[in-house]
Amino acid sequence: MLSAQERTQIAQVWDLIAGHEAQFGAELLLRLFTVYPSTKVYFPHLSACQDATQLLSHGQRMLAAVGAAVQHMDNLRAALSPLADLHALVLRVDPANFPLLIQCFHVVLASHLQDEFTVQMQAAWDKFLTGVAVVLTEKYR
Ligand code: HNI
Repeated sequence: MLSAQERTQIAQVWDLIAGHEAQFGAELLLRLFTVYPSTKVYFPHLSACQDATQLLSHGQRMLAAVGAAVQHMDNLRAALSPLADLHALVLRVDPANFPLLIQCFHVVLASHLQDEFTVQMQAAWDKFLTGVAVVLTEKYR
């Protein structure tokens, strides 16, 4: 459960990302592939050639979903249900990959926002992204 203060901090950070979803998402994916090469198995089409257009396109889609989750912080399960089906039942992404993505998310945020990214903001985003990951992986069987 997110506190009122955590919600505010999540929304504040999202306001800084909004409008830059594709760039943020592409950087996030590149960082993920570089730091955790095992994650590339899920994206052979993206990681082999590191085609910037495709990275930007997938980055845009992924970050748009994060933005939608920010708008539905109180109802993540319903808002992300189709994506949960996709990741768990179709893509069968191993849930162990989600903490790796979250780790990279923090690093990309911190590297861009620098001092604007406070300890409290990071803690709030960690809680929020963990909630997103729980929903995206809970249908896995
Ligand atoms: Ni994820 C497709 C959102 C974590 C592997 N992913 C998507 C799409 C969205 C999305 C949106 C596009 C759906 C569509 O086109 O209908 N993914 C998210 C979010 C998170 C996440 C919000 C976590 C915060 N995905 C992960 C992780 C992995 C992952 C951790 C694996 C390491 N996702 C994929 C793959 C696809 C995908 C693979 C399909 C890619 C493609 O090109 O179709």
